[in-house]
Amino acid sequence: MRKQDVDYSLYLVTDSTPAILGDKDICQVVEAALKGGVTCVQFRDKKSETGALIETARKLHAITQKYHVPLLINDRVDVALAVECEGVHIGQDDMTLATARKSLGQDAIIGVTVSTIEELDTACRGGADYVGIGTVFATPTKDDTKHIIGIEGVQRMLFYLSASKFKVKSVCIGGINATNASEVMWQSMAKQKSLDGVAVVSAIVAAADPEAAAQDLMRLVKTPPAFA
Ligand code: TZP
Ligand code: MG
Repeated sequence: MRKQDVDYSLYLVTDSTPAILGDKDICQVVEAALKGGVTCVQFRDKKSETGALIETARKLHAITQKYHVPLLINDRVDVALAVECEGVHIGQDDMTLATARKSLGQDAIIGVTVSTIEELDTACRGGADYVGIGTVFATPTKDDTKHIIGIEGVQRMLFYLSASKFKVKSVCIGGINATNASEVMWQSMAKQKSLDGVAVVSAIVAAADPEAAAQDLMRLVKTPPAFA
């Protein structure tokens, strides 16, 4: 899979905390979500030890490969290297993009979380493959009230990208679900460059039927509201 060809339309970020995952199995949730149409998967687990992370990441990678979908690891370049998956996603408090790129090489996918134009500019100049714009809406999944940017914030970022020379892909994250996915995609498209997709955690991981939830979200992401 060439990284330029990656489809970011429906980007699943995992969460293994019982409040979100319930008693489901993370590998089964990811496989169901892939059957439902998820196009990119990020393994995000802030709690497990390195050995357990590598074990789960290996299982997830075997699954994502069957669907020709990239697996990215949140924060942990060492885990991505150990399982030879497609890349990582880093936040503003993690290692720098330059360090991650040096370890993983040019073919790896590296995504960066951005919530300000300055962070976006730095990520673009530093050679990020995509940016995760957020937090769009307040969400119980991540206690991040400092960085709630709303749809207007997303639009500002997309406007900046439109006016720039950068070919960086963009997804947005935070509180996105079936009630707002289409609106988020459409509102953002009103200002020149469109988002490449939406990233969700609980809308799929907490769903009773993750396959149906992914299918529904994919339909919404691909179909702007009639008034668009
Ligand atoms: N980064 C910004 S918000 C967020 C992350 C990882 C969590 C999004 O979770 P949800 O359940 O899709 O609102
Ligand atoms: Mg991080």
